[in-house]
Amino acid sequence: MRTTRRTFATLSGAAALGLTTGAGPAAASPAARSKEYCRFPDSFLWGSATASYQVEGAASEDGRKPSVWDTYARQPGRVAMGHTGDVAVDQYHRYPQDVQLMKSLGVKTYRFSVAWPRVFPDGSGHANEKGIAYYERLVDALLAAGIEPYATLFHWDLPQALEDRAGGWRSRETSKYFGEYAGFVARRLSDRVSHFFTINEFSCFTDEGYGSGTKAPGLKLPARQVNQVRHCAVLAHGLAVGAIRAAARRPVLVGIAENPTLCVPVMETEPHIAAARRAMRELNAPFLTAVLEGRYTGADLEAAGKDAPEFTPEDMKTIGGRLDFVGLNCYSPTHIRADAGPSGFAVVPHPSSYPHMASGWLYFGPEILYWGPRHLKEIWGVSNVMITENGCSADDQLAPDGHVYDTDRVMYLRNHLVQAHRAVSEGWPLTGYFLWSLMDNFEWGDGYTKRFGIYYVNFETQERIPKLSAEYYREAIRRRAVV
Ligand code: GBH
Repeated sequence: MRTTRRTFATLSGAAALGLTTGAGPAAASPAARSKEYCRFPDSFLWGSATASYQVEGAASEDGRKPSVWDTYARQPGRVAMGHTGDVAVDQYHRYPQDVQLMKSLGVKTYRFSVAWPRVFPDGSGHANEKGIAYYERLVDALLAAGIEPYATLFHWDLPQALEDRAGGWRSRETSKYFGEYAGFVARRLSDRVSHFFTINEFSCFTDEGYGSGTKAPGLKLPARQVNQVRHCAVLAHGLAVGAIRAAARRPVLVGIAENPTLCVPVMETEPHIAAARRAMRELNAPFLTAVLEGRYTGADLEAAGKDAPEFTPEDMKTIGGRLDFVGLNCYSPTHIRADAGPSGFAVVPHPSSYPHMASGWLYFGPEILYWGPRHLKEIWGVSNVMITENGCSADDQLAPDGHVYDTDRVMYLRNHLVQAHRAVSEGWPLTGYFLWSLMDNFEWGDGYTKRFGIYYVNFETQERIPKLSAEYYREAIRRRAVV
């Protein structure tokens, strides 16, 4: 058959997109076809994310008391340059403008976190009306702008009072109080918020907070205690899942935002894929696997012996409570190859020349956005996966013309979106993407020295300036496609 311009356009799908057909060479040209490049379904959720201690500031306003991060950041040598979140990017006061920034980007959702020490300054007991009122205002502003609020209940800012009184995450008291706090927030916000995440990234406040000591509260405890901390954390998640559903004023969806080890096969052949699948389940045994299966698996725990945590069968039922969705925070790949040993897999360390972004740990491997959702479906049958964080640091500089040309971040985002699209187009259950982060903010131990935003923040004046990546994201959202 001789392919006319019109049939070619139809074959290429251009007609279905409403592009001009037969009106000129445009319809059949490569340029026109490129408009279809990785087009996402209309229902795909485009969002951005931040966390309370990283953006809010107003650390002692309206009744908020310190979190473990306020304490930790004040200890010499903990945070780069002695930075703290006292002011951060002042979103506590500037949220109306920040919501307008989101609106101009076209994001459909905003994932923020609630600061526990604003709502319960002492961790439990007396609720602080002014604290919860802030989140009501924020949520109302988002809804007025047509942006759906997604609330995370814990992004590491544990009330210092609980660390002092109960030993923080070493104690089941803290898990119990977390459930109560989660129920309280759900009761107050569920008329307007439909999606709740219990906990953000288990390893960062358990292993790093109580094991390596590189995050608050900065302790270096022996393995047995760290294992107990891990257990209290997943138990808190489970208690919160139940508490949120019980307290909600209408049906809400509950999930988690976890950063599992993201296992990528060294090549896409069956033995390596099967190895990566086994590794995904095994290497995430204490957290993701425990939450999705309601039991502890994994060679580590079996080998723990006297260092194993104390728990009851009832705990495990709570920990494994049904979730409506699973959020994955995706930054770096862990490469896996098939291996003849008993586990059937081996982790392949990054060669020293392996490329990373401006943070040394942030190795570049966009396939994580494909393998994350696929593993969740294949291993655990999860039917709704969201990428709850993805983004990178960059050495952003203001150019003489006042712009920030963060082409490295655009490169990072583009390649990850291609892989997200691959997951969606193959039918893996990926429904949304939250870019980390809306704007530069307090990057934990790196203070303000590492920038992850698509808006540049002048930390002196609090001015927000869209980077090239903000323009990029706006265009991608507008076209629902990789640009
Ligand atoms: C996320 O954590 C957080 O949820 C978010 O708050 C944060 O701003 C964002 O990522 C960017 O970092 O330096 O070798 O000790 C990402 C997972 C795990 C990445 C711990 C840094 C420390 C590695 N983080 N990791 S190292």
